[in-house]
Amino acid sequence: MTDAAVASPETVRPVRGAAPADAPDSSAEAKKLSKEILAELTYSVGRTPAKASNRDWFVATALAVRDRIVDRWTLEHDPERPKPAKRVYYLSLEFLIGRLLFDALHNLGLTEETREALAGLGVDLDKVRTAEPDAALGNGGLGRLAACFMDSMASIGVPAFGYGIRYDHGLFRQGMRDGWQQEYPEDWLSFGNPWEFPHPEIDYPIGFGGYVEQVMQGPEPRHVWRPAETVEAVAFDTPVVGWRGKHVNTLRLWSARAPDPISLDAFNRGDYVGALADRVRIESISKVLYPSDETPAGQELRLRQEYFFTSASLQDLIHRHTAENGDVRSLADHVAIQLNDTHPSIAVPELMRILVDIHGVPWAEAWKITLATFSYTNHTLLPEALESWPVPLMERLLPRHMQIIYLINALELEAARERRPGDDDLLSTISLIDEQNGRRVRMGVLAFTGSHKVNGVSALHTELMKQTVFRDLHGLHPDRIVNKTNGITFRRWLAQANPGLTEVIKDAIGPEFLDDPKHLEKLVPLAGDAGLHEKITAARRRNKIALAKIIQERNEVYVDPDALFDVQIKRIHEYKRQLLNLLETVAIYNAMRAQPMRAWMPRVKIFAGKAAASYHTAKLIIKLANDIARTVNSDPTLRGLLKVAFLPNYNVSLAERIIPAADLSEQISTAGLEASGTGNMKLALNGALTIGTLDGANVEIKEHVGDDNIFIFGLTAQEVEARKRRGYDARAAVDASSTLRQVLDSIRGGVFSPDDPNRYRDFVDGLLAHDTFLVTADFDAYFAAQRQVYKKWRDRPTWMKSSVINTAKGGWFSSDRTIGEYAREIWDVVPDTA
Ligand code: 26W
Repeated sequence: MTDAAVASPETVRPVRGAAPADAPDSSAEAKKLSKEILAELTYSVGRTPAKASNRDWFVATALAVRDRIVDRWTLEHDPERPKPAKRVYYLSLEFLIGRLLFDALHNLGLTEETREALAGLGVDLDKVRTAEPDAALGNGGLGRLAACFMDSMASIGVPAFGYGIRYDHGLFRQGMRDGWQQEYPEDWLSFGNPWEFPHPEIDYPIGFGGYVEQVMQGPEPRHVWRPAETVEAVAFDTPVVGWRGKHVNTLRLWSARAPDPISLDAFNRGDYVGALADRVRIESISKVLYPSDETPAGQELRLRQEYFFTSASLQDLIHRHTAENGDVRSLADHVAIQLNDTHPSIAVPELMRILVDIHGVPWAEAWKITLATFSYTNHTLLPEALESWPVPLMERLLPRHMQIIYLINALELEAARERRPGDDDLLSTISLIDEQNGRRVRMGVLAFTGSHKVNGVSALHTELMKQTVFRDLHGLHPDRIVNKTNGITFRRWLAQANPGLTEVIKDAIGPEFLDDPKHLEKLVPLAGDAGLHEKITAARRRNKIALAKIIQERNEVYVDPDALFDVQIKRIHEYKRQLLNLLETVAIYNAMRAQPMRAWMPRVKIFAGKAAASYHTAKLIIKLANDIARTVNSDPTLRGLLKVAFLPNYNVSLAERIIPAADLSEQISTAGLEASGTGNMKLALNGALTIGTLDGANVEIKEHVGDDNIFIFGLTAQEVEARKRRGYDARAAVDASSTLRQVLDSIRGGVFSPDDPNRYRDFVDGLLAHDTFLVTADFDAYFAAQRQVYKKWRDRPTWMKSSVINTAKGGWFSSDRTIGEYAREIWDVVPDTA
């Protein structure tokens, strides 16, 4: 650990103190910061200003800002201070954080002071900002939600720890080679991480394998697990500062360390590679994030990751609990554990093992404690995304946990049998063991069974949970499933990402919305105001020019900032239907080529997103987007009125540049399949209009903004269900739509792939044979909805009015609201709003 606070002499660095959010004398604050940044640069980074790179300035600035956070942090964790009555522990295999500098500056109210301080040193804060690598410890929505929740918990005063894995390598970097996605390793830690505090002294042993012994102690046998192998989990802490610097929580990420750095036996034999082999194998646990969302990896290493961070987190929180409260039996009074999807659901048998085997708590009491402590969030209904592990693998890796799972299962099935005698179908669906597919442990059932509350992430998703995957469990436990519609932190996604719009809003309605985004509703009466429209349009135009510059640099494509920016940014997945958007792009293209001189409305189709490395269809869709882009962008008959850009390497930082520049937000998943979506909320908050299906949180966005301010199209979840049940015939749909037929013919025939005319033949044939995601069924409705978009865009005052309403109603989608609901209705903790 390089703690500058210890290393640098007091003469160059005045005594530190947490800056109040509204520092009265901002120029004095800037001077103080300037001194501190310079001291960090000199004594912690070891550079002179003349030689310092933007990266060096970033580290120096981060360290100076960090000191102020740490002052708060230590104050809050002062042993002399009363302990919070109850803490929340958010267990997540993913935290998709992005950059932290502006988060910290914004929440401490120091952005302008830091800009001034750096400017005085001849340095541009915006350049320093981009020198920070993204912390990409997540795949997509689920990981980003965890990051937004961390910000909100600190902001509304919920005492919390986030627990996860400190991956050496986050989500792969996406490059493009000839339009095909290439994966490159990501290396966010290569220049160090100024936000984290390594704690090599905080470590816990994590066992794997071995056997279970029964030891007689009194009348009852006691089970002792003797693992064959032990890994150490070492803590790395990152402080998470909330709004106005009032609260600082902790993100504690675990890194794997081998108990023995080297095998001396092997080394002495001259086997130098073998001497390190064990260490490499053991430490591989925290090496890399599994880059697949929606399809379980299924490998042993993934299960090891899950147990590794879950066990370390439980040991750590139980240690804290017993140190503060003495008795482990009062755990549920002081601890709420949220399981972010099933990835940490091995926590259920792990807590039972700790309570029963280690602390000697009787089974029934231990089960009560477990149920009262855990709650579980489900993020997807896609059957292929529901985790399950082969019983033989679990038995080999976690033999005691498997015994406990069997016992939980036996007791649950017995209880169900008593309540529904003779209902064998029920027993097979609620069983923790799936007997159909070669005996597997169903992690969703495990998480459900061990939690007092189970939540979905939007109203529709929660309803569908009750009707589909958890139908029988819901029947037995009708009060367990609750809804908690997702949210986003508007501090990052409005105030930091879009300072231009934020200033306009401040001028219009005052700054109160920065504390409570419900105040954004004050914009409603101003929604038709021409003066406001003008200001917002000017702010958005600046954002669009900035994005156009990025597109020019990365894709070598010029786009007109006055064109409609039509944006689809998210993981590439068939159910998200980037294909539907591409088909419409080709339809416009065909129409423009047929009538080149018509007054076509300028439009830019912007795509970004990563595909799982093994997901061939998703990668082919990226290639198709790039093929269409190349063809369209270089066709002179279009006069530049249609442009297509697939921006490579989508990540949090790129999202922060695209979202404030978007006019239209594409949320076009097959209804019933997108659990919530959160990008939809970010885009709407920034004033983009949504074109979308009635899926996930789109439904609630529609309810808030009203039917006139959103473009809804396509089959509903119910209709999708009915179509599938009847057996859907894509060929019939294509026969009925001449536009669609032409589009598919041109793709199939090689119009966009002259270098390889057959590239999309099987793909199109496959779509016609099995259109699993009903792309062809929704095409005509989508095409018609896009024509409504054109119509409205031409009537700019009406468009802008809708845009303002979208921002005004965005407050409800704040993750502060979501976290408030979790606190009251699931965790039973009272936020400290003081
Ligand atoms: C085990 C492999 C795996 C990995 C990740 C399966 C499933 C996942 C996640 C559940 C995928 C995910 O990120 N889901 C998204 O969660 C968001 C936050 O709730 C929602 O907004 C998205 O709709 C949902 O797709």
